[in-house]
Amino acid sequence: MQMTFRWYGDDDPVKLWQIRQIPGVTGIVSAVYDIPVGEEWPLELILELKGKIEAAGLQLSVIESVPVHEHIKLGLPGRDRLIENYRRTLRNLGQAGIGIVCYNFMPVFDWTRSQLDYELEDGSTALIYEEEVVRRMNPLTGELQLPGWDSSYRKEDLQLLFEQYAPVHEEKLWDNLSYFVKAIMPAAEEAGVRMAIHPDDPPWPIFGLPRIITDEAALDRFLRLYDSPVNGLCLCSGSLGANPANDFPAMVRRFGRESRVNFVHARNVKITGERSFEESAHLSSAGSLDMAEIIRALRDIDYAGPIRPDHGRMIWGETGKPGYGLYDRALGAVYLNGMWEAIGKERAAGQQ
Ligand code: CS2
Ligand code: MN
Repeated sequence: MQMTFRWYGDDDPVKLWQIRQIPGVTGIVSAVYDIPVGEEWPLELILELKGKIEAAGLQLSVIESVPVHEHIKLGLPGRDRLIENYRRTLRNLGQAGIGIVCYNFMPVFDWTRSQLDYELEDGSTALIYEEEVVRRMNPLTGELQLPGWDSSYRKEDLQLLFEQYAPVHEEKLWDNLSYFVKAIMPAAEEAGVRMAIHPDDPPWPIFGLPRIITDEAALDRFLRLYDSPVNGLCLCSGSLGANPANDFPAMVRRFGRESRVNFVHARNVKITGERSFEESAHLSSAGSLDMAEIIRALRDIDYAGPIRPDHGRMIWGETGKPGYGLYDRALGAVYLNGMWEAIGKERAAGQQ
């Protein structure tokens, strides 16, 4: 297991030298941020990003994300050109020696929350999701504060997107995903790049838009679209764990044994009601997930790939990108590594 940390490039208030000082963190998860969605990432920009990270004593382990253009998700006629660009980007990433690419297939909205600065009992702030509040939000009229969302959309663009998605129900979205996956995976294979689809967050439909990567059955269906280790998963405990019916450690073991877990996001969530949750601290006692059991499952599959602490709270007065401050994620990284070490040593001792 390689501990990694997400870094949003030069504009990130969290700096590479700070990440370098977190014990046990050796890898960076990042992206080329200034290329419009759907265009090819030039090799020079990828190499520049990689060089910067390596100069700081770290490794560029994962690209998260190469975003998928909405026209591909919608299955519009122009998708082939966009898919060709995606293939080229994968080739360039492979050429730069980058082995893992994370992406998602959520219509319009990436990860979605109802509040970004909810004050927890200890005075820290966290991202929360309350279904009731989200149900009352209207993305076409309201002022949305969605961190994972492309804020460059104008109201008119959004209106059009909603109209375009009207006929795209779940099965249609599966068709469009299948088309995309079958088209890009041969290029990923050639480039030596393993793909890791991120589950939908939260794992249920929002604003009337379909979401399909939501549970174990869906992940299994997804993997069968193209049966090769390049077509793999980013298992995210916080996303899948928001639905208490999802058994995350079981997914790690099942898909890990099939060598289809290419990347892991680890964070805890505290379920606060029907389709409602808070992003708690990483510790098991802070939320609803058994984080030790997750690490045990990763040990069971001898997980050798990258993992990152996912979102963190804002603590110690830090301000910055919601979910992506330095301190709480650093605590998460050390906690996860601590359990990895303890479980590994315990098992090694048991085998003697
Ligand atoms: C990320 C998302 O911050 C996050 O929760 O996991 O922005 C996104 O879904 C992933 O980057 C995968 O594309
Ligand atoms: Mn995640």
